[in-house]
Amino acid sequence: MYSFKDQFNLDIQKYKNIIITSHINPDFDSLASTLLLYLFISKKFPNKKIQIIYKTSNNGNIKVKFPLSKLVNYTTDIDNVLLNNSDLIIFLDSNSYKQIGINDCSILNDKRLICIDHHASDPDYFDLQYIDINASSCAELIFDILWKDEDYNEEIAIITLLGIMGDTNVFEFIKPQNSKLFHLIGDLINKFNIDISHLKKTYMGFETKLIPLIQEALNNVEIIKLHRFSIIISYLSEVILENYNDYEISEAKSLYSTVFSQNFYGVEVSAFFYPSQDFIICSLRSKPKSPSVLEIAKHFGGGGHIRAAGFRIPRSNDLTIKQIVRNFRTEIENIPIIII
Ligand SMILES: [Mn+2]
Repeated sequence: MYSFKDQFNLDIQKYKNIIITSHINPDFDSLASTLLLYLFISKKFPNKKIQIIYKTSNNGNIKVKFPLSKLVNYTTDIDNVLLNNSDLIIFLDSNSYKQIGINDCSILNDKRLICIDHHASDPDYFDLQYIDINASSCAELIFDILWKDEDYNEEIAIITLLGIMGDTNVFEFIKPQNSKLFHLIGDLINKFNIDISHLKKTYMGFETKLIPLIQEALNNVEIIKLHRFSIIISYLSEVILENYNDYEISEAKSLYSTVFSQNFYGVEVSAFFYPSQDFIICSLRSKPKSPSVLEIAKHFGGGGHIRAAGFRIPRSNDLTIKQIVRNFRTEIENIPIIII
């Protein structure tokens, strides 16, 4: 039996044109994962043609403060890029074709497909996959599988830490069964004398431009009862699309959910609705020993994790966010709630 790493290395040897991709609107874990893998393959297999490609709904590159961002490419037509430029496609931090932004799945015929992920939702088909739902982040997985036993430098350590920080809200959400992660974090910061607060302040701040979005989100807050739990619901309306791009809006969502909605006593679940160019997205969070938001997301055709999940609806002129929020409030009453 081959281990995942052996089979992975065989695949990389066999195929020449490799595309690494991940979900649209990349977060820190997604960027860390694609970069860690890119750097690994370029170091070990120098004569491969590798690209990191993300789908974006607008043309401009996303201005994210992240190391080596110049290695990350964005396209509005990912179907075409994948079809014509790859024989091996590696999906990271996502296990569904849809989340990558692929419209026509037939473009994947005859391609070799690999997935490395930590999401709990049912995966699409892959020829080779490594999915560990207990991992904090995809960056942790890639470091563990590929980099741990290699001679890695400070840049690799920083990118890994940023990926883990992104998905754990700076080491807050680490499961007891994954407490070994603290050893990895300790090893990385010790080896290169890395200052976590410096990383946080350099890379994880927010633009003041987002303040009006937070004001609107707070204005729209409503707390309702769901069985014996309280759920905080808010949204940003479609009007903001005139002045903000998808990346800025998803940043505002992160700021709202990490600083506000998650931090009130007696509020267990948070649902936040916001628009993107193509979709209306609902981001769901919940506290331990309260309803699994994965079940709620699944009910609406989405996925994710028990404590952090989401779903999205294509944008149309017939249905506003306000109406979707109203429908959600009615519909959520009818979903069997799983407390975990
Ligand atoms: Mn992730």
